[in-house]
Amino acid sequence: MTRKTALVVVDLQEDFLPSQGSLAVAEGRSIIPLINDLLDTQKYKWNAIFATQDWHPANHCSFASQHGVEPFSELAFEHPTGEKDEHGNIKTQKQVVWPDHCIQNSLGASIDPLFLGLFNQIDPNIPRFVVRKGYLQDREYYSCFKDSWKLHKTEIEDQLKNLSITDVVFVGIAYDYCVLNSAIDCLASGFNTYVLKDYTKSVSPENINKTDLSYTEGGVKIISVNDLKNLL
Ligand code: VGL
Ligand code: ZN
Repeated sequence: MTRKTALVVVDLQEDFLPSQGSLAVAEGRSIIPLINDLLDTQKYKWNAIFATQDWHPANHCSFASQHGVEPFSELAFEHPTGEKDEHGNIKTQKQVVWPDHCIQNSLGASIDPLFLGLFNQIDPNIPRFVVRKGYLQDREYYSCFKDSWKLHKTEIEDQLKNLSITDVVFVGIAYDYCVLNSAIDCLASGFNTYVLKDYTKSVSPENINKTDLSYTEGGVKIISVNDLKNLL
């Protein structure tokens, strides 16, 4: 089978970037020039390029402000359609709640303009898509494939399959949340899945070894830019 490789750039949005972002990830801006270089399609022969965008309604359930608690607390969330466990209790999931971020059509939700400008100028023969996630109010949505309950799918899986993509490389923010969950769902959807670790940043860099294990235990390969020559 011929290999076809896609690049997925996760959540390069103002609210995740220092110093103004409401959920700024330390050193988040330092990876933007590196990622911009990956958009040079003479140098890197991608078969498709995706950019994801966290896209929340103003009253999204992942916002601490909706629950009267401090950001970064952990709350138990009920299953969105009230599905019950074997004891008849509504299923719950523990989730961190965040400062308000990436509210639809706000400046904070916008993708870094330099990256977006280059993305929009990619050779039109190379398919490119923006994939939004997090727009359903009642559920968290770290992965760009589906919500955390795995009830609602975005369009990315079909787009990858329609293009006969076999391999997917992830970069972006945050290594320990949206990049991780996207990569794990990507692998579960049947794609060879890689993360270019030096092209990511973490919300909690102090837990990096644990995060690495969450990738590799599932079968996602952590790679460096030199490994791309084997994939492209
Ligand atoms: C993200 C927390 C909340 C991410 C999105 O992009 O990793 N993290 N929403
Ligand atoms: Zn979010």
